[in-house]
Amino acid sequence: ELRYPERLNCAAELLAGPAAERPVFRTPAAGTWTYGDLRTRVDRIAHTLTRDLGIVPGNRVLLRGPTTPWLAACWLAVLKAGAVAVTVLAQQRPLELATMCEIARVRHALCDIRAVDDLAKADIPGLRITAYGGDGPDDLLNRAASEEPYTAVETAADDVALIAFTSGTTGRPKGCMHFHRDVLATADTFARHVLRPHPDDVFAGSPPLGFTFGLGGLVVFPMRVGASALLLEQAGPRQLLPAIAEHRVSVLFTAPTAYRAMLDELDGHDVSSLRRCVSAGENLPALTWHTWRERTGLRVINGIGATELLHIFISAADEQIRPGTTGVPVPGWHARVQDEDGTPVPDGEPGLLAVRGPVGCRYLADPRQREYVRDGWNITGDTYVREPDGYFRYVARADDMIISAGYNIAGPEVEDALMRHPDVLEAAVVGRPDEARGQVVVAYAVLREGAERDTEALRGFVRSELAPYKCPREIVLMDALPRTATGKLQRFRLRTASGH
Ligand code: 3SK
Repeated sequence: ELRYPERLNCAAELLAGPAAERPVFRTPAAGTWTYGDLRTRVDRIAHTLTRDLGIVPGNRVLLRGPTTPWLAACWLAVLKAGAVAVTVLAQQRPLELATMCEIARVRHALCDIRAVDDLAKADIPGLRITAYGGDGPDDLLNRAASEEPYTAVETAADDVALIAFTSGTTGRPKGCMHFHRDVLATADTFARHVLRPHPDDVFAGSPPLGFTFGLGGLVVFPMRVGASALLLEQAGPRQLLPAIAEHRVSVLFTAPTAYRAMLDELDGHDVSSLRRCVSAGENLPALTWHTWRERTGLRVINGIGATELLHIFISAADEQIRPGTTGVPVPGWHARVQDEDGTPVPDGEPGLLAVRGPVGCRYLADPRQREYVRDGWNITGDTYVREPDGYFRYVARADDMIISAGYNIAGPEVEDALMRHPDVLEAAVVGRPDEARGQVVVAYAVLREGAERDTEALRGFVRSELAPYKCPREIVLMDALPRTATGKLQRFRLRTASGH
Protein backbone atom coordinates (compact mmCIF):
# COMPACT_ATOMS: atom_id res chain seq x y z
CA GLU A 1 0.00 0.00 0.00
CA LEU A 2 1.26 3.49 -0.86
CA ARG A 3 1.84 5.83 2.06
CA TYR A 4 2.50 9.54 1.77
CA PRO A 5 3.01 12.15 4.50
CA GLU A 6 -0.07 14.14 5.52
CA ARG A 7 1.54 17.31 4.15
CA LEU A 8 2.69 16.78 0.62
CA ASN A 9 3.33 19.12 -2.29
CA CYS A 10 3.94 16.87 -5.27
CA ALA A 11 5.66 19.61 -7.31
CA ALA A 12 8.15 20.30 -4.52
CA GLU A 13 8.68 16.57 -4.19
CA LEU A 14 9.36 16.10 -7.91
CA LEU A 15 11.73 19.07 -8.03
CA ALA A 16 13.65 18.30 -4.86
CA GLY A 17 15.98 15.40 -5.53
CA PRO A 18 18.23 15.48 -8.59
CA ALA A 19 21.56 17.31 -8.81
CA ALA A 20 21.30 20.79 -10.34
CA GLU A 21 23.46 20.00 -13.36
CA ARG A 22 21.44 16.98 -14.50
CA PRO A 23 19.26 17.51 -17.60
CA VAL A 24 15.50 17.50 -17.15
CA PHE A 25 13.97 18.84 -20.38
CA ARG A 26 15.50 18.65 -23.83
CA THR A 27 14.12 20.50 -26.84
CA PRO A 28 15.13 20.61 -30.50
CA ALA A 29 15.10 24.43 -30.63
CA ALA A 30 15.57 25.79 -27.11
CA GLY A 31 18.35 23.53 -25.86
CA THR A 32 18.38 21.65 -22.60
CA TRP A 33 17.13 22.72 -19.19
CA THR A 34 18.84 21.27 -16.15
CA TYR A 35 17.08 20.52 -12.88
CA GLY A 36 18.84 23.66 -11.57
CA ASP A 37 17.40 25.80 -14.41
CA LEU A 38 13.97 24.32 -13.82
CA ARG A 39 14.03 24.96 -10.06
CA THR A 40 15.07 28.61 -10.58
CA ARG A 41 12.40 29.22 -13.22
CA VAL A 42 9.64 27.47 -11.30
CA ASP A 43 10.45 29.59 -8.24
CA ARG A 44 10.41 32.84 -10.22
CA ILE A 45 7.06 31.95 -11.73
CA ALA A 46 5.64 30.89 -8.34
CA HIS A 47 6.70 34.22 -6.81
CA THR A 48 5.03 36.10 -9.66
CA LEU A 49 1.84 34.07 -9.33
CA THR A 50 1.67 34.82 -5.63
CA ARG A 51 2.92 38.38 -5.35
CA ASP A 52 2.05 39.90 -8.67
CA LEU A 53 -1.04 38.02 -9.86
CA GLY A 54 -2.49 37.51 -6.37
CA ILE A 55 -3.04 33.80 -6.84
CA VAL A 56 -3.70 32.03 -3.53
CA PRO A 57 -3.79 28.32 -2.63
CA GLY A 58 -6.85 26.64 -4.07
CA ASN A 59 -7.23 29.08 -7.00
CA ARG A 60 -7.68 27.28 -10.30
CA VAL A 61 -5.27 28.27 -13.05
CA LEU A 62 -5.81 27.30 -16.68
CA LEU A 63 -2.67 26.15 -18.50
CA ARG A 64 -2.66 26.23 -22.26
CA GLY A 65 0.07 25.79 -24.81
CA PRO A 66 2.06 23.30 -26.83
CA THR A 67 4.41 20.86 -25.12
CA THR A 68 7.36 23.00 -23.99
CA PRO A 69 9.54 23.23 -20.87
CA TRP A 70 7.72 26.50 -20.15
CA LEU A 71 4.39 24.74 -19.89
CA ALA A 72 5.90 22.12 -17.59
CA ALA A 73 7.49 24.87 -15.45
CA CYS A 74 4.14 26.70 -15.17
CA TRP A 75 2.41 23.46 -14.13
CA LEU A 76 5.01 22.87 -11.41
CA ALA A 77 4.88 26.50 -10.25
CA VAL A 78 1.08 26.52 -9.98
CA LEU A 79 1.21 23.37 -7.83
CA LYS A 80 4.15 24.60 -5.77
CA ALA A 81 2.11 27.73 -4.98
CA GLY A 82 -0.74 25.50 -3.75
CA ALA A 83 -3.00 26.44 -6.66
CA VAL A 84 -4.79 23.96 -8.92
CA ALA A 85 -3.64 23.38 -12.51
CA VAL A 86 -6.50 23.13 -14.99
CA THR A 87 -4.96 21.49 -18.02
CA VAL A 88 -6.48 21.72 -21.49
CA LEU A 89 -5.40 20.71 -24.97
CA ALA A 90 -3.84 23.31 -27.24
CA GLN A 91 -6.36 22.47 -29.99
CA GLN A 92 -9.43 23.13 -27.88
CA ARG A 93 -11.56 25.91 -29.32
CA PRO A 94 -12.94 29.03 -27.56
CA LEU A 95 -16.37 27.50 -26.91
CA GLU A 96 -14.86 24.40 -25.32
CA LEU A 97 -12.45 26.51 -23.25
CA ALA A 98 -15.27 28.73 -22.04
CA THR A 99 -17.24 25.69 -20.85
CA MET A 100 -14.25 24.28 -19.00
CA CYS A 101 -13.49 27.64 -17.36
CA GLU A 102 -17.11 27.90 -16.27
CA ILE A 103 -17.11 24.38 -14.78
CA ALA A 104 -13.81 24.87 -12.97
CA ARG A 105 -14.46 28.54 -12.11
CA VAL A 106 -11.16 29.57 -13.54
CA ARG A 107 -10.08 33.23 -13.13
CA HIS A 108 -6.44 33.01 -14.19
CA ALA A 109 -4.84 31.54 -17.28
CA LEU A 110 -1.18 31.02 -18.09
CA CYS A 111 -0.96 30.77 -21.84
CA ASP A 112 1.85 30.26 -24.33
CA ILE A 113 2.43 33.65 -25.96
CA ARG A 114 1.62 32.16 -29.38
CA ALA A 115 -1.83 31.00 -28.23
CA VAL A 116 -2.91 34.12 -26.33
CA ASP A 117 -4.95 35.72 -29.14
CA ASP A 118 -6.95 32.54 -29.59
CA LEU A 119 -7.71 32.34 -25.86
CA ALA A 120 -8.56 36.03 -25.67
CA LYS A 121 -11.09 35.44 -28.48
CA ALA A 122 -13.02 33.11 -26.18
CA ASP A 123 -13.86 36.23 -24.19
CA ILE A 124 -14.21 34.28 -20.95
CA PRO A 125 -15.81 36.50 -18.31
CA GLY A 126 -13.38 37.55 -15.56
CA LEU A 127 -10.44 35.57 -16.99
CA ARG A 128 -7.04 37.19 -16.55
CA ILE A 129 -4.57 35.86 -19.12
CA THR A 130 -0.83 35.99 -18.53
CA ALA A 131 1.51 35.00 -21.35
CA TYR A 132 4.59 32.84 -20.94
CA GLY A 133 7.38 31.80 -23.28
CA GLY A 134 8.02 35.26 -24.75
CA ASP A 135 10.77 37.76 -24.07
CA GLY A 136 8.77 40.95 -23.43
CA PRO A 137 8.75 42.65 -20.02
CA ASP A 138 5.19 41.45 -19.34
CA ASP A 139 6.06 37.82 -19.88
CA LEU A 140 5.46 35.66 -16.84
CA LEU A 141 9.11 34.92 -16.26
CA ASN A 142 10.36 38.44 -16.85
CA ARG A 143 8.06 39.93 -14.26
CA ALA A 144 10.46 38.40 -11.73
CA ALA A 145 8.61 39.34 -8.55
CA SER A 146 11.58 37.84 -6.69
CA GLU A 147 14.79 35.91 -7.34
CA GLU A 148 14.67 34.23 -3.91
CA PRO A 149 13.97 30.50 -3.60
CA TYR A 150 10.22 29.97 -3.24
CA THR A 151 9.02 28.00 -0.23
CA ALA A 152 6.40 25.53 -1.44
CA VAL A 153 2.92 25.85 0.06
CA GLU A 154 2.42 22.99 2.50
CA THR A 155 -0.54 21.43 0.79
CA ALA A 156 -2.21 18.37 2.27
CA ALA A 157 -1.60 15.11 0.42
CA ASP A 158 -5.29 15.12 -0.47
CA ASP A 159 -5.55 18.74 -1.58
CA VAL A 160 -6.53 19.01 -5.22
CA ALA A 161 -3.50 19.60 -7.46
CA LEU A 162 -4.98 19.10 -10.89
CA ILE A 163 -8.25 19.27 -12.79
CA ALA A 164 -8.09 17.35 -16.07
CA PHE A 165 -11.03 17.39 -18.44
CA THR A 166 -12.54 14.48 -20.27
CA SER A 167 -15.47 14.49 -22.68
CA GLY A 168 -18.60 12.82 -21.45
CA THR A 169 -21.06 10.92 -23.55
CA THR A 170 -23.48 13.82 -23.28
CA GLY A 171 -20.77 16.06 -24.66
CA ARG A 172 -20.40 18.34 -21.65
CA PRO A 173 -16.81 17.95 -20.45
CA LYS A 174 -16.20 16.55 -16.98
CA GLY A 175 -13.44 17.94 -14.79
CA CYS A 176 -11.55 15.19 -12.94
CA MET A 177 -9.97 16.37 -9.71
CA HIS A 178 -6.73 14.76 -8.63
CA PHE A 179 -4.82 15.16 -5.39
CA HIS A 180 -1.13 15.82 -4.80
CA ARG A 181 -0.71 12.23 -3.68
CA ASP A 182 -2.44 10.93 -6.82
CA VAL A 183 0.22 12.51 -9.01
CA LEU A 184 2.98 10.64 -7.17
CA ALA A 185 0.89 7.47 -7.02
CA THR A 186 0.91 7.16 -10.82
CA ALA A 187 4.71 7.18 -10.74
CA ASP A 188 4.85 4.86 -7.75
CA THR A 189 2.57 2.25 -9.33
CA PHE A 190 2.68 1.98 -13.14
CA ALA A 191 6.03 3.68 -13.65
CA ARG A 192 7.78 2.05 -10.72
CA HIS A 193 6.54 -1.52 -11.20
CA VAL A 194 5.96 -1.79 -14.95
CA LEU A 195 8.08 0.85 -16.67
CA ARG A 196 10.97 0.70 -14.19
CA PRO A 197 12.82 3.77 -15.48
CA HIS A 198 16.31 4.77 -14.41
CA PRO A 199 17.94 8.21 -14.10
CA ASP A 200 19.73 8.05 -17.45
CA ASP A 201 16.55 7.40 -19.40
CA VAL A 202 15.40 9.94 -21.97
CA PHE A 203 11.60 9.97 -22.28
CA ALA A 204 9.68 11.19 -25.34
CA GLY A 205 6.26 10.75 -26.86
CA SER A 206 3.29 12.15 -28.68
CA PRO A 207 0.62 12.81 -26.02
CA PRO A 208 0.50 16.49 -25.04
CA LEU A 209 0.93 17.67 -21.44
CA GLY A 210 -2.75 18.65 -21.39
CA PHE A 211 -3.57 14.93 -21.54
CA THR A 212 -2.67 13.04 -18.37
CA PHE A 213 -1.06 10.30 -20.50
CA GLY A 214 1.51 12.91 -21.59
CA LEU A 215 1.79 14.67 -18.25
CA GLY A 216 2.78 11.37 -16.61
CA GLY A 217 5.01 10.13 -19.40
CA LEU A 218 6.87 13.36 -20.07
CA VAL A 219 6.96 15.16 -16.71
CA VAL A 220 5.98 13.10 -13.67
CA PHE A 221 7.64 9.76 -14.48
CA PRO A 222 11.00 11.13 -15.60
CA MET A 223 11.18 13.63 -12.75
CA ARG A 224 10.29 11.01 -10.15
CA VAL A 225 13.59 9.23 -10.91
CA GLY A 226 15.72 12.26 -11.87
CA ALA A 227 15.64 11.39 -15.59
CA SER A 228 14.98 13.71 -18.54
CA ALA A 229 12.37 14.12 -21.27
CA LEU A 230 12.53 15.37 -24.80
CA LEU A 231 9.65 17.83 -25.24
CA LEU A 232 8.45 18.16 -28.83
CA GLU A 233 5.83 20.70 -29.91
CA GLN A 234 5.09 18.60 -32.97
CA ALA A 235 5.26 14.96 -32.00
CA GLY A 236 3.76 13.02 -34.88
CA PRO A 237 5.51 9.87 -36.15
CA ARG A 238 7.45 11.99 -38.69
CA GLN A 239 9.01 14.06 -35.92
CA LEU A 240 9.39 11.24 -33.40
CA LEU A 241 11.50 8.92 -35.54
CA PRO A 242 14.41 11.31 -36.23
CA ALA A 243 14.15 12.72 -32.69
CA ILE A 244 14.59 9.24 -31.19
CA ALA A 245 17.89 8.86 -33.01
CA GLU A 246 19.14 12.39 -32.41
CA HIS A 247 18.37 12.54 -28.68
CA ARG A 248 18.96 8.84 -27.92
CA VAL A 249 15.42 8.46 -26.60
CA SER A 250 15.07 5.34 -24.44
CA VAL A 251 11.43 5.46 -23.26
CA LEU A 252 8.65 6.14 -25.75
CA PHE A 253 5.00 6.96 -25.00
CA THR A 254 2.52 6.96 -27.84
CA ALA A 255 -0.69 5.42 -29.19
CA PRO A 256 -1.13 2.35 -31.44
CA THR A 257 -1.91 4.59 -34.43
CA ALA A 258 1.52 6.18 -34.10
CA TYR A 259 3.25 2.80 -33.76
CA ARG A 260 1.59 1.74 -37.02
CA ALA A 261 2.56 4.97 -38.76
CA MET A 262 6.15 4.68 -37.50
CA LEU A 263 6.35 1.13 -38.81
CA ASP A 264 5.57 2.47 -42.29
CA GLU A 265 8.46 4.91 -42.06
CA LEU A 266 10.94 2.95 -39.96
CA ASP A 267 13.48 2.17 -42.72
CA GLY A 268 16.59 4.29 -42.38
CA HIS A 269 15.81 5.41 -38.83
CA ASP A 270 17.94 4.38 -35.89
CA VAL A 271 15.74 3.40 -32.95
CA SER A 272 18.41 1.35 -31.20
CA SER A 273 18.37 3.69 -28.17
CA LEU A 274 14.80 2.63 -27.28
CA ARG A 275 14.42 0.17 -24.43
CA ARG A 276 10.79 0.81 -23.38
CA CYS A 277 7.80 1.52 -25.65
CA VAL A 278 4.45 2.27 -24.01
CA SER A 279 1.14 2.19 -25.87
CA ALA A 280 -2.15 3.47 -24.46
CA GLY A 281 -5.09 5.65 -25.42
CA GLU A 282 -6.73 2.96 -27.51
CA ASN A 283 -6.55 -0.79 -27.93
CA LEU A 284 -3.26 -2.18 -29.24
CA PRO A 285 -3.90 -4.95 -31.78
CA ALA A 286 -1.71 -8.05 -31.52
CA LEU A 287 -0.61 -7.52 -35.13
CA THR A 288 0.86 -4.11 -34.36
CA TRP A 289 2.61 -5.57 -31.29
CA HIS A 290 4.17 -8.42 -33.29
CA THR A 291 5.23 -6.22 -36.20
CA TRP A 292 6.91 -3.74 -33.85
CA ARG A 293 8.68 -6.63 -32.10
CA GLU A 294 9.89 -8.10 -35.43
CA ARG A 295 11.16 -4.78 -36.73
CA THR A 296 12.71 -3.35 -33.55
CA GLY A 297 13.20 -6.33 -31.24
CA LEU A 298 11.16 -4.46 -28.59
CA ARG A 299 8.05 -5.57 -26.74
CA VAL A 300 5.48 -2.78 -26.55
CA ILE A 301 4.09 -2.25 -23.04
CA ASN A 302 0.36 -2.02 -23.60
CA GLY A 303 -1.80 -0.28 -20.99
CA ILE A 304 -5.22 1.11 -20.27
CA GLY A 305 -5.53 4.42 -18.48
CA ALA A 306 -8.20 7.03 -17.98
CA THR A 307 -8.28 10.73 -17.21
CA GLU A 308 -10.57 9.83 -14.29
CA LEU A 309 -7.83 7.61 -12.83
CA LEU A 310 -4.95 9.79 -14.03
CA HIS A 311 -2.81 7.12 -15.66
CA ILE A 312 -2.39 3.43 -16.48
CA PHE A 313 -3.91 0.81 -14.16
CA ILE A 314 -3.74 -2.42 -16.20
CA SER A 315 -0.55 -3.30 -18.04
CA ALA A 316 2.37 -5.74 -18.14
CA ALA A 317 6.08 -5.61 -18.89
CA ASP A 318 8.74 -7.88 -20.31
CA GLU A 319 7.99 -11.61 -20.12
CA GLN A 320 4.63 -10.88 -18.49
CA ILE A 321 3.37 -9.27 -21.71
CA ARG A 322 0.71 -11.24 -23.57
CA PRO A 323 0.10 -9.68 -27.01
CA GLY A 324 -3.59 -9.10 -27.73
CA THR A 325 -4.33 -8.47 -24.04
CA THR A 326 -3.89 -5.31 -22.00
CA GLY A 327 -2.21 -7.16 -19.15
CA VAL A 328 -2.90 -7.56 -15.45
CA PRO A 329 -3.75 -5.00 -12.76
CA VAL A 330 -0.72 -2.83 -12.00
CA PRO A 331 0.54 -3.51 -8.44
CA GLY A 332 -1.62 -1.39 -6.11
CA TRP A 333 -4.67 -1.71 -8.41
CA HIS A 334 -7.53 -4.23 -8.45
CA ALA A 335 -9.70 -5.02 -11.46
CA ARG A 336 -12.68 -7.20 -12.24
CA VAL A 337 -15.32 -7.64 -14.90
CA GLN A 338 -18.93 -7.25 -13.80
CA ASP A 339 -22.45 -6.90 -15.10
CA GLU A 340 -24.63 -3.77 -14.97
CA ASP A 341 -25.74 -4.70 -11.41
CA GLY A 342 -22.19 -4.97 -10.13
CA THR A 343 -22.07 -8.77 -10.01
CA PRO A 344 -18.75 -10.19 -11.24
CA VAL A 345 -19.16 -12.19 -14.45
CA PRO A 346 -17.32 -15.51 -14.92
CA ASP A 347 -13.86 -15.47 -16.50
CA GLY A 348 -14.03 -15.61 -20.27
CA GLU A 349 -17.30 -13.65 -20.46
CA PRO A 350 -17.50 -9.99 -21.47
CA GLY A 351 -18.68 -7.38 -19.02
CA LEU A 352 -17.92 -3.94 -17.68
CA LEU A 353 -14.38 -3.27 -16.51
CA ALA A 354 -14.34 -2.16 -12.86
CA VAL A 355 -11.15 -0.99 -11.15
CA ARG A 356 -10.04 0.48 -7.88
CA GLY A 357 -6.71 1.60 -6.54
CA PRO A 358 -4.75 4.54 -5.18
CA VAL A 359 -6.44 7.07 -7.52
CA GLY A 360 -10.19 7.43 -7.84
CA CYS A 361 -12.59 9.35 -10.03
CA ARG A 362 -13.78 12.64 -8.56
CA TYR A 363 -15.77 14.66 -11.05
CA LEU A 364 -16.10 18.31 -10.23
CA ALA A 365 -19.76 19.09 -9.55
CA ASP A 366 -21.10 16.49 -11.94
CA PRO A 367 -23.89 13.99 -11.24
CA ARG A 368 -22.24 11.54 -13.62
CA GLN A 369 -19.96 10.71 -10.66
CA ARG A 370 -22.65 8.23 -9.57
CA GLU A 371 -22.41 6.36 -12.86
CA TYR A 372 -18.63 6.18 -12.85
CA VAL A 373 -18.10 5.14 -9.22
CA ARG A 374 -20.38 2.34 -8.07
CA ASP A 375 -19.83 0.54 -4.74
CA GLY A 376 -16.28 1.85 -4.60
CA TRP A 377 -15.41 0.54 -8.07
CA ASN A 378 -14.58 2.84 -10.99
CA ILE A 379 -16.54 1.77 -14.06
CA THR A 380 -14.37 2.85 -16.96
CA GLY A 381 -16.94 2.41 -19.72
CA ASP A 382 -14.96 -0.36 -21.42
CA THR A 383 -16.15 -3.85 -22.10
CA TYR A 384 -13.49 -6.39 -21.12
CA VAL A 385 -12.98 -10.11 -20.69
CA ARG A 386 -10.87 -11.51 -17.85
CA GLU A 387 -9.08 -14.63 -19.06
CA PRO A 388 -8.91 -17.60 -16.64
CA ASP A 389 -5.22 -16.84 -15.99
CA GLY A 390 -6.02 -13.29 -14.86
CA TYR A 391 -5.17 -11.37 -18.05
CA PHE A 392 -7.60 -8.64 -19.14
CA ARG A 393 -8.60 -8.45 -22.79
CA TYR A 394 -10.27 -5.39 -24.31
CA VAL A 395 -13.52 -5.95 -26.21
CA ALA A 396 -15.04 -2.54 -26.94
CA ARG A 397 -16.15 0.75 -25.48
CA ALA A 398 -19.35 0.22 -23.58
CA ASP A 399 -20.80 3.66 -24.27
CA ASP A 400 -21.02 6.09 -27.11
CA MET A 401 -17.46 7.36 -26.95
CA ILE A 402 -15.50 7.32 -30.14
CA ILE A 403 -11.77 6.71 -29.83
CA SER A 404 -9.89 8.06 -32.80
CA ALA A 405 -6.08 8.02 -32.86
CA GLY A 406 -6.06 7.98 -29.07
CA TYR A 407 -8.47 10.90 -28.66
CA ASN A 408 -11.70 10.32 -26.78
CA ILE A 409 -14.52 12.00 -28.66
CA ALA A 410 -18.08 12.20 -27.41
CA GLY A 411 -20.49 11.70 -30.31
CA PRO A 412 -23.15 13.96 -28.78
CA GLU A 413 -20.71 16.86 -28.52
CA VAL A 414 -20.10 16.66 -32.28
CA GLU A 415 -23.86 16.30 -32.86
CA ASP A 416 -24.47 19.47 -30.86
CA ALA A 417 -21.90 21.36 -32.90
CA LEU A 418 -23.40 20.14 -36.16
CA MET A 419 -26.86 21.07 -35.03
CA ARG A 420 -25.73 24.62 -34.32
CA HIS A 421 -25.54 25.02 -38.12
CA PRO A 422 -28.75 26.68 -39.29
CA ASP A 423 -29.31 24.12 -42.07
CA VAL A 424 -29.10 21.05 -39.82
CA LEU A 425 -32.27 19.67 -38.35
CA GLU A 426 -30.96 16.53 -36.67
CA ALA A 427 -27.62 14.83 -36.32
CA ALA A 428 -26.18 11.60 -34.99
CA VAL A 429 -22.51 10.79 -34.74
CA VAL A 430 -20.85 7.36 -34.45
CA GLY A 431 -17.40 5.82 -34.80
CA ARG A 432 -16.56 3.81 -37.88
CA PRO A 433 -13.75 1.22 -37.58
CA ASP A 434 -10.59 2.43 -39.26
CA GLU A 435 -7.33 0.57 -39.65
CA ALA A 436 -5.08 3.56 -39.09
CA ARG A 437 -6.93 5.50 -36.38
CA GLY A 438 -8.92 2.78 -34.60
CA GLN A 439 -12.12 4.67 -35.33
CA VAL A 440 -13.06 7.74 -37.33
CA VAL A 441 -15.97 10.07 -36.68
CA VAL A 442 -18.91 9.72 -39.07
CA ALA A 443 -21.95 11.98 -38.85
CA TYR A 444 -25.47 11.43 -40.12
CA ALA A 445 -27.51 14.57 -40.63
CA VAL A 446 -31.00 15.56 -41.65
CA LEU A 447 -31.15 18.95 -43.35
CA ARG A 448 -33.91 21.51 -43.29
CA GLU A 449 -36.05 21.67 -46.39
CA GLY A 450 -34.49 23.64 -49.19
CA ALA A 451 -31.02 23.67 -47.58
CA GLU A 452 -28.00 23.25 -49.83
CA ARG A 453 -26.62 19.69 -49.62
CA ASP A 454 -23.04 20.84 -49.09
CA THR A 455 -21.39 18.39 -46.67
CA GLU A 456 -17.96 20.01 -47.07
CA ALA A 457 -19.37 23.31 -45.80
CA LEU A 458 -20.86 21.45 -42.83
CA ARG A 459 -17.51 19.86 -42.02
CA GLY A 460 -15.90 23.29 -42.17
CA PHE A 461 -18.52 24.58 -39.75
CA VAL A 462 -17.82 21.81 -37.23
CA ARG A 463 -14.09 22.48 -37.56
CA SER A 464 -14.68 26.09 -36.58
CA GLU A 465 -16.62 24.98 -33.49
CA LEU A 466 -14.52 22.10 -32.17
CA ALA A 467 -10.95 20.82 -32.08
CA PRO A 468 -10.03 19.41 -35.53
CA TYR A 469 -9.72 15.82 -34.27
CA LYS A 470 -13.46 15.84 -33.48
CA CYS A 471 -14.48 16.85 -37.01
CA PRO A 472 -16.40 14.10 -38.88
CA ARG A 473 -14.43 12.37 -41.61
CA GLU A 474 -17.69 12.00 -43.49
CA ILE A 475 -21.17 13.48 -43.22
CA VAL A 476 -23.95 11.32 -44.63
CA LEU A 477 -27.23 13.08 -45.40
CA MET A 478 -30.44 11.22 -44.55
CA ASP A 479 -34.16 11.87 -44.78
CA ALA A 480 -34.70 10.74 -41.18
CA LEU A 481 -32.64 9.25 -38.36
CA PRO A 482 -33.55 5.78 -37.03
CA ARG A 483 -35.55 6.13 -33.80
CA THR A 484 -37.44 3.86 -31.42
CA ALA A 485 -41.19 4.17 -31.05
CA THR A 486 -40.63 6.45 -28.08
CA GLY A 487 -38.40 8.68 -30.16
CA LYS A 488 -35.00 7.56 -28.86
CA LEU A 489 -32.15 7.69 -31.35
CA GLN A 490 -30.88 4.24 -32.34
CA ARG A 491 -27.18 4.88 -32.71
CA PHE A 492 -26.48 1.15 -32.96
CA ARG A 493 -28.27 1.06 -36.30
CA LEU A 494 -26.04 3.79 -37.63
CA ARG A 495 -22.99 2.00 -36.29
CA THR A 496 -24.06 -1.09 -38.20
CA ALA A 497 -24.63 1.00 -41.31
CA SER A 498 -21.22 2.63 -40.95
CA GLY A 499 -19.37 -0.70 -40.82
CA HIS A 500 -19.28 -2.00 -37.22
O1 3SK B 1 -7.34 8.01 -21.65
C1 3SK B 1 -6.40 7.24 -21.76
O2 3SK B 1 -6.47 6.40 -22.60
C2 3SK B 1 -5.14 7.30 -20.92
C3 3SK B 1 -4.22 6.39 -21.16
C4 3SK B 1 -3.07 6.37 -20.41
C5 3SK B 1 -2.85 7.27 -19.44
C6 3SK B 1 -3.77 8.21 -19.21
C7 3SK B 1 -4.93 8.24 -19.94
C8 3SK B 1 -5.89 9.33 -19.66
